[in-house]
Amino acid sequence: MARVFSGVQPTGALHIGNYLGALRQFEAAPGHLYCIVDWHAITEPHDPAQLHRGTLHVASAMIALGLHEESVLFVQSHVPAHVELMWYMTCTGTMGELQRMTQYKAKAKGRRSVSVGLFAYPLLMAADILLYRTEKVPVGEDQRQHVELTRDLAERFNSRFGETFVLPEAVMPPAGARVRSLTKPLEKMSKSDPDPDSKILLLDSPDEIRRKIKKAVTDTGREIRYDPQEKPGISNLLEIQSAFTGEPISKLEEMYAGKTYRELKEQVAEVVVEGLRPLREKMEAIAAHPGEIEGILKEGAEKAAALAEPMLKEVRQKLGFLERLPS
Ligand code: AQP
Repeated sequence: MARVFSGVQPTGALHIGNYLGALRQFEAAPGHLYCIVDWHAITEPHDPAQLHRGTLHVASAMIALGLHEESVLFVQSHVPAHVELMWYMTCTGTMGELQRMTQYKAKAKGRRSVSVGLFAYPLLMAADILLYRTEKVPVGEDQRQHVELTRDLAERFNSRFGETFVLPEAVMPPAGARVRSLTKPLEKMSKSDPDPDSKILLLDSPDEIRRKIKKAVTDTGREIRYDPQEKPGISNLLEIQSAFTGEPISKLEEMYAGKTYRELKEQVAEVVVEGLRPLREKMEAIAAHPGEIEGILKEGAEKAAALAEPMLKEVRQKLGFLERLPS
């Protein structure tokens, strides 16, 4: 079975974009690894209390999805091997490659200064993936470019030092790979968007979900059709419904022929409320037992560290470092 690795940053409350683009694709199978990438969460100024809460929150979602039962579920900062391999990637990648990263350009735009961490973070992501000989990386569309960079770095390293890394591939869902903001439908839905109405959170109550979808920005005209350029708001709602129900968008367009935007919003809201209900209930129950969450994460970190060590040993050897003395 192909090795799968994916990570989620504990940068805030999870939303349906994180769920549809990534979490829902995570398969609980032996040998797969799912990581709460907390080192990535400090590239921007952060609140320590929020990081702590956010880590337990992301873990509660992964546990609610049953990922800990078969797969390895762990916190990145519990496995120091990630930063060691990142240094080797830092010496493999180039400034030009990092400057071309769309996410960096978007986050740095118009700012006087950004952290070196924000600039270099794709190298840490490459290390996360390559450390475990990962073949498939389930992610949303915004992370595709970072996985492509990871492949380039792996190929470069392999050609300089001999076959070492597996070349990973990004895997994206047919619908929901880029869920857009409800209030700015040309942008993606984002944890860090300060506008609470822009996103539907996994822990939102049914009434909150209905209210946010009712308020969602729509487009001029009355026709309900999928056209992300001309009708980004309506297209986003159709895509959300399709991702939750599995109905192709063309079928939804037929179903909504002659119907109003209000009817579309009411339907989408019910689909999202029911689609999230079991997950929300499980997450709430799990969150009440932080000690158990920490126990699961500790066990996961031990397994991940054991998988990472032989890879690091091989990399050090290929790079010419002296073998470490046993401690
Ligand atoms: N809007 C989205 N639609 C589909 N997938 C999405 N993902 C994020 N936003 C959307 C996917 O969710 C996974 C976890 O994301 P992340 O925590 O690593 O950070 P991100 O990609 O930067 O997501 P956010 O929500 O926008 O966080 P902030 O605001 O902190 O930057 C990834 O697989 C991502 O593709």
